[in-house]
Amino acid sequence: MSNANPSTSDQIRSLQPIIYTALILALVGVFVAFLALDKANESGGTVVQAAAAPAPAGGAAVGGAITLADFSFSGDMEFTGTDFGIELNNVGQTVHNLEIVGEAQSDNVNPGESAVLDVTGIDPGTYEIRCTIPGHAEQGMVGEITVS
Ligand SMILES: [Cu+2]
Repeated sequence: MSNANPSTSDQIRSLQPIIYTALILALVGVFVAFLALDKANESGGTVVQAAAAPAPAGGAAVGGAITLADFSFSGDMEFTGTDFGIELNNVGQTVHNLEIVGEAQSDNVNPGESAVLDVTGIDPGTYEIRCTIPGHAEQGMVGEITVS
C-alpha cells in the first residue's frame, strides 16, 4: 500500500524533473534578460551619440568668413539672421581680432590661425567692425558689416 501513501522522498523524486526544468528555464530567462540589457545599452549608446552629434555645432551656423590681414578686413560683409558665426582667418604676421562695435568681440586670433566669432541676438542693421589691438584700427582695420 505504499502507492496509496507515498513517502515524502518519493514525492520529491517525482517532482525532480519539473524542478530541474524550472531551474533551466529560469537560467535561460536570466541569460536572455542580460542579452536584452546589453542590446538596450548598445542602442542607448548609439542614441546618446546621435544626440551628441549636433552638440559640437553648438553655436549657430557660420554665416560667412572675414580675412584679417595687416592691416585690413576683407571677405563676407553681409550676414543674415539674428544668430550666426563669423569665421575669422588671420593671414597676417601679427595677432588680430574682430569687434562688432557694441555687439560682439572675438578672441585674439594668432597669425595663421582661425577662429569663429559667435554672434547672437543681433538686430538687422549696419555695424562698425574694428580690430581692438592698439593701433590696428588706425592703420586700417575698420569696416562695416550689414545684417539683414
Ligand atoms: Cu589687428
